Amino acid sequence: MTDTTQLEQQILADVAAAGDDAALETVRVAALGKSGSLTALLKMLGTLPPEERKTQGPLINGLKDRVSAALASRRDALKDAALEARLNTESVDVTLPVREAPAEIGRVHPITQVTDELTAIFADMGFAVAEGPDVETNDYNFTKLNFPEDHPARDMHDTFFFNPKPDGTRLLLRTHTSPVQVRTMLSQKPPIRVIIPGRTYRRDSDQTHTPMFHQVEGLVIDKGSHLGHLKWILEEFFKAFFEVDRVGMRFRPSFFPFTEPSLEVDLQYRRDKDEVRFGEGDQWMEILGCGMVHPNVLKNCGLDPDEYQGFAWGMGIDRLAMLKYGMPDLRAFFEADVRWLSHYGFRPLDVPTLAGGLSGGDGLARGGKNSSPNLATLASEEMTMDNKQIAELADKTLKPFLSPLGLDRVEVEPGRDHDDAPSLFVTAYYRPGSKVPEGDVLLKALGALHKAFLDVGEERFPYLDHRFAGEEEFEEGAFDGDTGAPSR
Ligand code: 2NL
Repeated sequence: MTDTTQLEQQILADVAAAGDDAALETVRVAALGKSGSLTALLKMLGTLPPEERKTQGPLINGLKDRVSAALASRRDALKDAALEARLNTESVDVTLPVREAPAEIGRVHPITQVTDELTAIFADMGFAVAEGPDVETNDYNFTKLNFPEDHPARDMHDTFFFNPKPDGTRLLLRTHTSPVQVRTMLSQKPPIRVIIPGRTYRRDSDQTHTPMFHQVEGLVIDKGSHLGHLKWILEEFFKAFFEVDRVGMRFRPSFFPFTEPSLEVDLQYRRDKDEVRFGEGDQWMEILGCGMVHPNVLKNCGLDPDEYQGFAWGMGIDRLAMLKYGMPDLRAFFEADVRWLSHYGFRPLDVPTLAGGLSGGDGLARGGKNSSPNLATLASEEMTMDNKQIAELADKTLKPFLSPLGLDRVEVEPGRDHDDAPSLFVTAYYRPGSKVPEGDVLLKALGALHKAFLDVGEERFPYLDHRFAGEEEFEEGAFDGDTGAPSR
């Protein structure tokens, strides 16, 4: 009996003395583990004759319960103490700048932005927006639009077809938005004034073609509509869209199965380094196709060509976006890279309106307050501060955070990341005795830097982030042991 009392006292004393989780675990294992002292007693119990088991059983089991309870209560006490210690040492800096809300951080894709812009312009001229399915029939995509049976566009080579149905017909992914005009003519009475922005598909993939792309087409059907109306609509559209006072337009004869006559429109422009300036210069850029709706198309859609005339046009939204906002690579549009989007994207709450100047005043991704979006400039080209001023401000702001850690040599170099987005590269050189900055020191330093830039109106660095170099980047001998600088 005294044996078990002593054992109990010893275990309970060890539990009370355990200063952390690891020590407590050691005590637990010594008592209740596979070869623990209490486990041995419990095993021994099974070997006793029934008489003795009756008296020893409750004693030993009681001992086990008390030890288990003591372990649990010590575990809780240690947890409380650890939390208490953290609360006493950690603090919240309520002066840190507030992080942006999700609605502020999110970005609108340039294609959505441009679609909204052109919708606003045409809506102002009295156009409605029509939509239709991406999966279409041969009839609506080709036949009703006066494509001959053997037209090359109907080929497997150019069109995505679904497997044939039992009756031999095959659905397809629409190759243009024109089937929506067909649906509109079949279901509404003239006068018709609609635009149809939407996804379109062709079996094409290279630097300037993606298998899915975006088109906007327009259609006007009325008594007495003519090409003069079309010319005015397009001129007003391009002036509003590219935000310029005049545009030079050139109409060249062309061919489409669904229009007669058919025309292509070129816009006058000048290339100024990386910028495309419309309305000046002596170069011409092909921008859209258009024409008077072919009498066969009108007939196919239940309209009498002797009573109604119409005109239509079509152009690529992706290319409009590239031209207006200076985005050189079409493929990046569909790669879903959030870094690309944060560079070129648009604030979700800035809805384009004609009154608001369409592309908005604050030009977050496009060059600050004074930029003209039609100049296809990148944000990085619009400078509030030069590189030297940026480096000086960053150095002055970061020093108070990093010097106390012994990181007194800080280099700040404005540059571009691999996506060509404006970036700040900060290098803090380690010396013997300098400390690694903890996360909250870095956060405070970056918060201060963010605020410092905003205070002087420098908006090129909306996202400041830090990362620790991965271990693989610290190869043996790659850094000078004295200064921490990369050794050459
Ligand atoms: C281009 C040319 C065009 C149309 C689209 C159209 C639609 C109907 C009837 C007649 Cl229902 N025309 N649309 C007309 C001419 C040109 O697009 O190069 N698009 C990228």
